[in-house]
Amino acid sequence: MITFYDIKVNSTDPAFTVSPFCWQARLCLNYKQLPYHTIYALYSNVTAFAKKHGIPPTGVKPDGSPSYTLPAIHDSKTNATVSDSFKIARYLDETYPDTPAFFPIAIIPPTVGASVDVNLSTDGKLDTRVLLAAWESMATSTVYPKVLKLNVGKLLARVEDSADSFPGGGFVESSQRKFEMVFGMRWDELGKEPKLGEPVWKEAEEAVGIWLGLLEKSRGSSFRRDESDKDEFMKDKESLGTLESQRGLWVMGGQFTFADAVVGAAFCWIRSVWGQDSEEWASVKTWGEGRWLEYIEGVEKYATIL
Ligand SMILES: N[C@@H](CCC(=O)N[C@@H](CS)C(=O)NCC(=O)O)C(=O)O
Repeated sequence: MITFYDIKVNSTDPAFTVSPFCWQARLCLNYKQLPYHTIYALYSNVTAFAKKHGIPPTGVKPDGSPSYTLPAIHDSKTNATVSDSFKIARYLDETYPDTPAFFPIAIIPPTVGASVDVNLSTDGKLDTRVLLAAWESMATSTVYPKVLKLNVGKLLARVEDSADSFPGGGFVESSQRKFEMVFGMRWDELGKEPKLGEPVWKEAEEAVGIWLGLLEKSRGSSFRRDESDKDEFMKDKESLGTLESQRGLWVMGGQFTFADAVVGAAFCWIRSVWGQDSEEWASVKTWGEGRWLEYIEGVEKYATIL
């Protein structure tokens, strides 16, 4: 049985699990349909929690000491404890080879290789790990910060709301300095919940829209992103059919890969923070003129919190 270590900042709402990296790992576990159970650490207590559970550090702090983050998993089958969402996904591929791979390796026979003019390694393998690592790196540097900026006010409002039901959580104490440094804003400004229509919503939609643009590169070439082409876009959309029938639902076509854990996690993060039944989440589902909807619904199938 796998134990999944996630972070919690509010003990009363089981859906309020707000680390995008933990969401990546959860989507991976759910997609592979591996049995697991979840243990939550408090955000304020990740380091002590990691040490207690033998979770390896994921980096080094500026002062040279190890830094501990979640998600992590422990697998009783191998007795391995793995931290970092990318490494977790790799571990799951390697340990459970009969489940769908997050880092597909295409083996191309030399004859096919010759005809499509790809420069194959000697064993004929096309390895996707480096490109998927680049995909994650782009997400963490470009897209996630905009989603964090959107989420942070609501997150803080909900954490503060729940202070009574969450004694000793220490979220505010532990994160105030860190958050103020990251955003260059004072805590009281950070905690303002953005209303729909405020610029952070558009900025997050545009950041996530970078992925949509990439996804649509392998769709019919007539898909347009320009507002003025809306009518034509709708016509094209109808004639081309669903995303699923066009190219497969996922970033790499028919198979959910680590790229989809990264994209899906951004949506699950917003949904957890704002609430499944909120008008804000309903509005996110209309992002990209509705072109995200099918994808989001696909991701939601793997977003169950166990
Ligand atoms: N590269 C790591 C990043 C994980 C990460 O940054 N996790 C944050 C939560 S979103 C964390 O555990 N922070 C603990 C802390 O700052 O004390 C991964 O992909 O798992």
